[in-house]
Amino acid sequence: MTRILSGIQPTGGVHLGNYLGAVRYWVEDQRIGESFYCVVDLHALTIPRDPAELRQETRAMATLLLAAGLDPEACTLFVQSHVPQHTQLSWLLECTASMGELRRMTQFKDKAAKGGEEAARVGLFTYPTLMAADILLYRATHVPVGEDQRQHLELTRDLAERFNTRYGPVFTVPEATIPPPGRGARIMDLQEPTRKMSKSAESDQGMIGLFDEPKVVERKIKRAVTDTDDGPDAVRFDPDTKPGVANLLQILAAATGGDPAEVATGYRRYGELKAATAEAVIELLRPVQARYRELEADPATVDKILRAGAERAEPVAAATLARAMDAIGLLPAR
Ligand code: AQP
Repeated sequence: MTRILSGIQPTGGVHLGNYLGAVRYWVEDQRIGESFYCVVDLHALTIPRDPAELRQETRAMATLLLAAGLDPEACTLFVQSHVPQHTQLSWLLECTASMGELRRMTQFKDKAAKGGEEAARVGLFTYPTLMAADILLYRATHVPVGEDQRQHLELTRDLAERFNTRYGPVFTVPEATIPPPGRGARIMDLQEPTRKMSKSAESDQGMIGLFDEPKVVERKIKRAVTDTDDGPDAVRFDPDTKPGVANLLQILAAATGGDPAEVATGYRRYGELKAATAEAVIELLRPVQARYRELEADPATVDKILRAGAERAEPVAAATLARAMDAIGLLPAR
């Protein structure tokens, strides 16, 4: 049976890349088999966070996922820290992974480089084992993520296989479901289209926030970096030589459900392409923003959904953890 698991960090900076690369696929696929989606608040602790803000943003992220279309009747939506087995399994996986393989994780290298490795939190280093625990606890068969998470998924598969070989068949080895290139797998920064759109970018001018007002979306897309070749057939989908234009085409195609190379044939000048992209993004975000405003007014309902989600998730997680603890040789408590 197909079982899906994916997670997203609670941050007010959720952007179009998160939405087009991950969340909209969660919504589309939530009725395939069994699906679990979690707000990964423990992962958010790998960098400095204000406690009150983290609490508020965790609920806000859950609200946003509901606004985007997750249906608590169809899927299990919960907060990572509400299910204690995540950190427990993470330890067993830390004792399965090696320093060398964690050190090779490019996300750690990039993020640690910003403040210096000495000052980086240990949790930033062990983040991939916690992510592996998130996935393996639910014996997920499929993990829908953006391209940037491919390496972490490969590590998860390696850890699952290693554990199974050493101690017996406990874990399901999951597959990453990454959108095909050009279909939202890697939405790029509008100002620096060779870097992925990211909430930790220095300037927010290259990032479209899910709560950006129409005017802001319009302005950011209008100012998106393209290139100087604005001739008659300049609108082409060519990520290598025209990364800025390809990114706009990818966004427009993802927002309207088309193919970027085909979408390109409908436009001649960059101005037309930018206007159409802005309009498509505004229309894409409009219903999500409206629904968010409704749900935001009723936090008790969101909390109730999250409680019910954790109650559904915990027995699944507990069963896998118990098997893993037994297999590795821990003496049962009773
Ligand atoms: N630019 C992107 N294009 C497509 N998908 C993306 N994702 C992130 N950026 C892009 C996918 O969004 C999901 C949730 O991501 P996360 O909350 O775990 O954050 P992240 O992967 O660390 O990326 P962010 O949001 O840009 O944060 P920072 O600044 O910390 O790197 C994941 O499935 C991810 O692949």
